[in-house]
Amino acid sequence: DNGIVRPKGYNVSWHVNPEIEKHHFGNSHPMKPWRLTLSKGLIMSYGMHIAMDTYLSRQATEEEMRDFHSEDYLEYLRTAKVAMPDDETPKPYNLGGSDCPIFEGLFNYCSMYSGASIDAARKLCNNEADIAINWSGGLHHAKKAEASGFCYANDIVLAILQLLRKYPRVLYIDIDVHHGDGVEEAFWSSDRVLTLSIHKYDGMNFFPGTGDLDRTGPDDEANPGAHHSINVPLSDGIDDEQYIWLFKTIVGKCVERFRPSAIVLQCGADSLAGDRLGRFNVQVQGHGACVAYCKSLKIPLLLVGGGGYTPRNVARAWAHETSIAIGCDANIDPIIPQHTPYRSHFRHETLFPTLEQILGDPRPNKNSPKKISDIVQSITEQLRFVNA
Ligand code: TV1
Ligand code: CA
Ligand code: ZN
Repeated sequence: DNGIVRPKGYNVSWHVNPEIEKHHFGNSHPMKPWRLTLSKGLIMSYGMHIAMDTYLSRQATEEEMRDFHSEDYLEYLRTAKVAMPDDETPKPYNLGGSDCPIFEGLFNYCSMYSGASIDAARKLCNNEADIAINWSGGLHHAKKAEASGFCYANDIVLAILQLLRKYPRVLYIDIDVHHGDGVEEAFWSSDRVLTLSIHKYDGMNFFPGTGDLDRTGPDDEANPGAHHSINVPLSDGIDDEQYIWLFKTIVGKCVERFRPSAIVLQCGADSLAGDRLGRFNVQVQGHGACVAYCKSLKIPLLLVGGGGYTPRNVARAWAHETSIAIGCDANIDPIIPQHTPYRSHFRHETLFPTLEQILGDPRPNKNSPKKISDIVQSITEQLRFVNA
């Protein structure tokens, strides 16, 4: 007995496709789809798949992707040829640079992670799942006709559009260390989607350079989207205590005012301590506490992945969060099972690595208590303009 049982009274659906994991952005590129293999290996070595409905996800059709993306952009994505090593001719749609290279199988990659998020959203709509999970999704920077920040197709927007067919209001929450600009922009003029992104903000010194506190929606009060974008700009080194308090306080107020009928939580793992690109000091416990809080609201919940550039820590976080979704987090052995595939990746510094202990240098916390309380005060005032 490994402590894993199917939860009574609710269903978790897990959407996977090993084809996605095989794509390569290039050797030095920080985005490694292979981190999904590591996550899946950890989830399965704990036996968590026994407690979920596991679905092999399919490719989204071009028609489904046209719900958000332009036809010409999709056509270019589908037919773009991998450039020769010395070819520096500029490509359209922000493709072919170092952040968004054109690699082998690019369109398959995009349509597969999009298909998984669409499938997951439909499981919630059909009441076949209470929590649906797609760790390969969460690619929040992609625009209608532009690739950006390692993201080509915006699976989150596609999933939210599915949810809006059934649910009147969707709350989008983004705990990736980067601003969720693509999702925010897509629903900028809508009062049916409240977007909330927590991120590092340092003007143009940190990608994508947007997401300050005063970015709350269209300035025109007559626009239904006014006040429906919420941004939490943070500095380096925020710790679990501050992060969890901020998350629960702000999400609690959002739920009270907006009364969402579904929640999408982007669980970008680059907000963890020790991330190759991130700057925060959040631990697996703190990151997971956000998932646990959303689950406690008892509203249909879609969990997607996102960033995360230290693969062993990405796998820890997403395996821990899968266990929270199932409700077996308190019952599992924190020591990573001996038979976990690629277990050697978890043992760089200790012989008995655990699920929650991540290895990263602590960063000094540059977020003063006053900064944190000023953010909450400003968002509380903003939410007075938001009604269900
Ligand atoms: C190739 C090889 C690409 C090494 C990119 C870090 C690389 C980065 C690389 C990198 C890198 C960024 C910018 C600058 C915009 C550019 C999945 C004006 C060591 C959701 C995307 C971050 C985050 C993009 C995606 C950012 C997500 N940072 N090494 N690139 N130009 N791009 O700053 O939110 O996590 O860094
Ligand atoms: Ca974010
Ligand atoms: Zn990120």
